[in-house]
Amino acid sequence: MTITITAFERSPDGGKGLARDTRVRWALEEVGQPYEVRLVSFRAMKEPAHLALHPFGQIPTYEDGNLALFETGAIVLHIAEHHAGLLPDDPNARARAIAWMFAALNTVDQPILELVIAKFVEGDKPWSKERLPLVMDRIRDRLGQLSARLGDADWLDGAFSAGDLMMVSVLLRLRASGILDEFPNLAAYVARGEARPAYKRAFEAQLAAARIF
Ligand code: GTB
Repeated sequence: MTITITAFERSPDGGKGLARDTRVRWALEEVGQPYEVRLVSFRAMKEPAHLALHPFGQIPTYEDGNLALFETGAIVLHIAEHHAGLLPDDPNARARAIAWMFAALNTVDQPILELVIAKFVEGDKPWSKERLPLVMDRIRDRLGQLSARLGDADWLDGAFSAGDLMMVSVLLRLRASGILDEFPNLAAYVARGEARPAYKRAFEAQLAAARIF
């Protein structure tokens, strides 16, 4: 059975790899699973056929046989649990890698999404200029903590895992802001993630899809 994921027909980032299908592609590439992609328009995302797969009308989704999943955390965890390469065998190390996935999505992504909202959704509001530095400081605090924990290690907890895949994916969204450069070990960590052959294949695949339109 072929795995099928969905992605934007026209990604608003024009192929910078920031849409969340990239992390699913990356996970599939890391574990060596072939997959197909169904590109969906913004209109189709809100229609019944797609809503049956994704209650919030978003991408990405994941289909494999009679399993349909949404939420990138759940999708990447499913991939990691069913194929070798993204989670350690040792039960405690495995639990810690999963904790890093949750940390990326629940703790680090949260202030980053606030920045996206402050800049792109509320950018024209009169109070936006005052709010932005506060949001940046919240991100800075979180990155400082993450940076302290990473130290001079290559990855967050031993070998590369699904926790790193998710953390790098979340941090990548900050590149344009320049704030990552304030934390050289985090900038290097992200660069290490991007240098992985599996990431490169995932990035190229999403870029090729963006170039169709
Ligand atoms: N929590 C969900 C998950 O992790 O799967 C969030 C999924 C999600 O946010 N999907 C977005 C979506 O479908 C695309 S990835 N949005 C359409 C909608 O809600 O109607 C988020 C995203 C979008 C655009 C950029 N960009 O242009 O840079 C980056 C990331």
